[in-house]
Amino acid sequence: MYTQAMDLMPKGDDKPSVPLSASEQQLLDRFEARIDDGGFVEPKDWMPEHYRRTLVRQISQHAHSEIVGMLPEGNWITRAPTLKRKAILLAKVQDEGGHGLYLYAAAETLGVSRDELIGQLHAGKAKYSSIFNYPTLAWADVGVIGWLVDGAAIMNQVPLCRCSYAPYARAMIRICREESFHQRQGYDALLVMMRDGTPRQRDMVQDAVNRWWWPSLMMFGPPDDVSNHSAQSMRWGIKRISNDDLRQKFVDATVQQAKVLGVTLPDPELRWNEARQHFDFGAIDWDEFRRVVGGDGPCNRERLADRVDAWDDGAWVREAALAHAAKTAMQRKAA
Ligand code: FAQ
Repeated sequence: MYTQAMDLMPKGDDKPSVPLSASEQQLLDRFEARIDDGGFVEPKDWMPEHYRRTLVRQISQHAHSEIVGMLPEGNWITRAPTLKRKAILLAKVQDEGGHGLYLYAAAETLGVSRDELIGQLHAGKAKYSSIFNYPTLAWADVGVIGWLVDGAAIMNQVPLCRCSYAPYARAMIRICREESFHQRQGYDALLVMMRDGTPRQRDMVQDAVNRWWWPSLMMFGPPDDVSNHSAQSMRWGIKRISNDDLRQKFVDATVQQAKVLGVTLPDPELRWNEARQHFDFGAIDWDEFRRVVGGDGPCNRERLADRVDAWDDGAWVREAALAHAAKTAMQRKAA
């Protein structure tokens, strides 16, 4: 029930099994030429079935991540330390819900319904980001999620503003602006605790960094040499930068920020490599990644159960909205 491991794309049926007709080949050539020219694809344009399915997979996983991602921080809304922090956190969590909606809407332009996608999530058949299966144990976790998790999300998502599928690219522009505020508010909350806080508060921040650092690096996905989809997605301009290159950019940027903050990143192998002009870092525990993505992380069951409860609790709102829409339509017709 709770596995996220099931692949929604039946393997092997995403490439044409019969040779293309001359007119189909012409459409494919035109599509590929547009991609090669850096052009965008709109919903009504012809596209290969494999391209469409790849986008449905990625955009829906992304949408699910946004709405499941509301849960770990949502846990802290009632416990935020000040009114200002509570208002910021409320706005942030609502933003994540909004991101989910833009993304489900972008996926719907590809011919799937939001209900269908949400059904897949609730049935445990769809993936969402591994990071949201870790617990938020202290207030500092909220700051660290802003700094590291939103920081990693921005690094991954800015290139998606140039994704070849235009509705996804357009959604990402607004999402990235909001994620940038999310990252800043997290860093600011941590800076206050590190600079003006008590030794206990500083220890709380360090402990949260220790727990979130490695899972944040896993957000970028498996190494390039075992990433199933990367080559094709890069060829089609869906992904612009590879998983490993984005991870490296994130590490390089974050080391400097950690220094300003006064925290230690929990990796004894982290050091500047003059020859590479990048930071080297230690080995990621890919077994842990596979376990968490496979449904056996610390909070997978809790997260899915909470999503299903939220959906069930909101049934009356959906029913009321539909009844109102039907009543208004009838009144308009009668007028
Ligand atoms: N967790 O071949 P690749 C956020 C799966 S939003 C779980 O490399 P691809 C905002 C992958 O799906 C965070 N599964 O795949 C926020 C594939 O499975 P499949 C989400 C993962 O698609 C902040 C398989 O492994 N962001 O944080 C993960 O080319 C704070 C093979 O992998 C996005 O979704 C993972 N970490 O590259 C909200 C961005 N990594 O389908 C609240 C858009 C990989 O074959 C609070 N997505 N997998 O069964 C992407 O950029 C890409 O989809 C990647 C994966 C980079 C995630």
